[in-house]
Amino acid sequence: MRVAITRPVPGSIARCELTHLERTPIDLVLARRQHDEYEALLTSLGCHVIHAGSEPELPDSVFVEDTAVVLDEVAILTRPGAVSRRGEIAGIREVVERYRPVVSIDAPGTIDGGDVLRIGRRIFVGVSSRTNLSAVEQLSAIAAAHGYRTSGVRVAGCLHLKSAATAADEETVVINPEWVDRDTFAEFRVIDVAPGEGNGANVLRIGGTVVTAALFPRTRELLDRAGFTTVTADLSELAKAEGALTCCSLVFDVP
Ligand code: CIR
Repeated sequence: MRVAITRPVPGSIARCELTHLERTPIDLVLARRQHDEYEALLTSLGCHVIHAGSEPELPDSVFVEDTAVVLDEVAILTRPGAVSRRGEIAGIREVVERYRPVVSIDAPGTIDGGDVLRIGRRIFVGVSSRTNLSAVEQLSAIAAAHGYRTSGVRVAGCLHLKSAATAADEETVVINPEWVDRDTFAEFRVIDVAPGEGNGANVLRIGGTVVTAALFPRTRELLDRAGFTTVTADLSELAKAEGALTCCSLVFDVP
């Protein structure tokens, strides 16, 4: 079974953290409709969608990706870089511990799941405004015990590593080379985002399908031409909160 944990769009999202964007009004009704459609897409792709409890007073709580790193063997609860987001962890722990043994990143480590890109037994961790070296070391030690090799990666110009790079399959990464060094992924096939589609590198792989953002149609074309099966999702309202496709779910397999 493949599980996708999601959490509702909170009414407080207008107070979300913002780093690279100016604050603009978010249409809550549209944001919730798009999020419903995203969940329906995950279901259509074979995921069993599990709703974590609503957190109306935690403005960024819809972005569940940042709260945990779920490996096959263990779930690592994060310690988010933004203090306003630390309260998101408790409710996610309750859900994740049904499926995996749980460990935590401790102070002084800070890490957002959006900085953690796992491809097979390789893990890349963005060292960003949210994620520090202490957390990279902690995660690396936890993962090494299960046979994963972890590398810290400098990211600049974007919020998280997965704003700059995600995997389309086990051999291929989609990157924005302005935000992450291409050489980081020397062992993979690399597809650059289409010119002008800077945030298009955030794609969500579900089984053999790659979900791309409706906002970035030319990057989708590049993936189609490279032989991938793609579908799109429109999260344009959550993009105003600096959220993207991977941010809104924690997807993993349950034996
Ligand atoms: C934040 O700044 O934390 C949220 N407004 C956006 C988080 C997006 N999450 C992600 O990319 N994994």
